[in-house]
Amino acid sequence: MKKVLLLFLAVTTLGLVSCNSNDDENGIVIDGIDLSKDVDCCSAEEALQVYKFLQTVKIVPALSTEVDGLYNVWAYTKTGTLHRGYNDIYFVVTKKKTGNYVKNFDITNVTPLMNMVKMNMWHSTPVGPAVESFDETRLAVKHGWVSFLMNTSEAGTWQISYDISVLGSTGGIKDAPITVDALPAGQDWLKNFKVGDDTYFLSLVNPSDFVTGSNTIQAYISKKSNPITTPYALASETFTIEIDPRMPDMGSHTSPDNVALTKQADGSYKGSINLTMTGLWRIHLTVKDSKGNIVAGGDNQKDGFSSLYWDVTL
Ligand SMILES: [Cu+2]
Repeated sequence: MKKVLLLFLAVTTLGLVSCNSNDDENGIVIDGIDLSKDVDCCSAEEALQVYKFLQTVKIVPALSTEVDGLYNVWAYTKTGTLHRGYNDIYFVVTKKKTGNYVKNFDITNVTPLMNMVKMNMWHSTPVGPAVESFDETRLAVKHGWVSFLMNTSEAGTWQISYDISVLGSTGGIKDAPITVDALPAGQDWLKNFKVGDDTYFLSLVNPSDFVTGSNTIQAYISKKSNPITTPYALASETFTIEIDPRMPDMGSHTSPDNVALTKQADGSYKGSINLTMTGLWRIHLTVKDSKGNIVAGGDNQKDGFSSLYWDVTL
C-alpha cells in the first residue's frame, strides 16, 4: 500500500514538473517564476535580468490587471505609489500558466484624469510619448511616465485608463481610481508657465536621485491639451532651461559649474546641476525660446531671483 502511494506521488510530481517546464530542462525558478527559455520572451539570462530589475521597484496594484485570463499585467513604480510630479511607471506581462515574461506587448492611450469635484471639471496631465522598452538587456520591461499636476485631496480625485495588446489578446484598465500623494515640504518638482494662450508644464525627473555634488538634471516640457481631458504631450517647440540653484536658508548662495538644460533627441531636456551641500535648493529657472528670447521666469522678483523655480531638498 505504502509503495503504491509513493509511486502515485512520484508520478504526480513528475507530471507537475513537466507541465511547468519549457523545452529547456535547465530552467531557473525563483520565487515560483520559471525563468527558463520561452519563445515569447527571453533567454534564461535575459529573464534573470528582468527579474533582478523588478526587485528594485514595487507593484502598483491599481495599475495592474489581467488579459483574457491568460496574462497578468504588472505595473511598478519605485515606491509602489504615485506622487505629484514626474513618476516613472514600468510594465511587465507574465503568462498566468507559467509565470514566464512576455516580450511583445503594447500599452497605449495612457490617460490619467482628475475630477476637480468642487469645480465640476475634468483635466488630464503630462504623459510620456510612449510606453517602450528602455534597456536592451531587459526588453520585457516597458517604461512610460506620468507627471501629475496635483495630488489627490478634497479638491479632486484621479483615475487612469490604458489599453494593452499582448500576443493577439487585448485588454486594459478603464477609469481605475488611483491615489496621487503630495510631496513632502521642501519638494516642488512641477511648475508651469504661459506663452500667449498656451500653458506649458516643467516636470523635473527624479530629483530624489540627486546626490551631493554634480548631477545630470533632466526635465520634460509638456503643453496643455485642448480639450484638457486629452493627456498633455511633449511641447514641439525647442526651449532652453537656464538654472540658478540657490540655498534660501543659507543667504541664497549658489554653486559653480551649472549647465542649462537643452533639448535631447529623446525629447527630454538635460543639463548639469551642482548641489554642493545638503538642504533646500531652490532651482530658479529662466526659459528661453529657440531664438534666445526669455519666455518664462528670469524676472528677478522679490529676492532678486526668478519667480519660476523647482524646490529640491537633499
Ligand atoms: Cu486638478
